Amino acid sequence: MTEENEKEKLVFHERTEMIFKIIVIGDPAVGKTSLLTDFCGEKFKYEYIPTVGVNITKEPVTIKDDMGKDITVNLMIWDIAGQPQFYMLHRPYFNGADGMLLIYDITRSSSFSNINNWWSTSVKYGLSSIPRILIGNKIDLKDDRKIILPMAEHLSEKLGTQFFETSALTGENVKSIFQKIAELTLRSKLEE
Ligand code: G3D
Ligand code: MG
Repeated sequence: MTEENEKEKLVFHERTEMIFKIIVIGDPAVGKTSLLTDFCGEKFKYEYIPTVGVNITKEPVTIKDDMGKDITVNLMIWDIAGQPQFYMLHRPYFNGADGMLLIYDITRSSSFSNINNWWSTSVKYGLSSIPRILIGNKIDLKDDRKIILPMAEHLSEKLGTQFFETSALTGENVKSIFQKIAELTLRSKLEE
């Protein structure tokens, strides 16, 4: 690494306000809003942007860099309000996204197969190389599981995503997905 590059990195690390746009996509009722609510807790506050049909919330996440220093990353999380199929057509929702959470419900096969459609739409809007995580939600509903791990792992490999299973109900892995997307996004920015 050249000295110049090193300098750029440091400058980046020293920035106090780092904001990344994270979009949360997936079929209706997979638990997008519930995961956000669980993560943000009591101070959860949305701002509704009617022209785009989304709710936006900002949440700080602390990440340790390679030197063990804390970096605060603000996630500006975009959550589709109402009928996602309609908003899939809206460019402003996808424009400039830095990271993506692709969510399905492990008890509903259609929500899993539709991940391919959500992914295609993202690619259409030029997001094929941003950090992304595939998330199977509602793992507390053990008896109703339709999507087994190998299926999800196969898809995650195909789409080049990280993969997690979560429960917004019990809170299992919820922190991890937001922590991970913040980390991946920060890393990809540092590598740019
Ligand atoms: P969406 O934002 O993707 O449309 P929501 O989905 O967050 O509105 O959740 C849809 C329904 O699924 C809600 O139930 C919610 O409580 C439930 N849900 C979300 N996540 C989980 C989970 O991890 N486990 C279980 N068991 N249920 C979950 P209602 O009944 O309010 O419609
Ligand atoms: Mg919702």
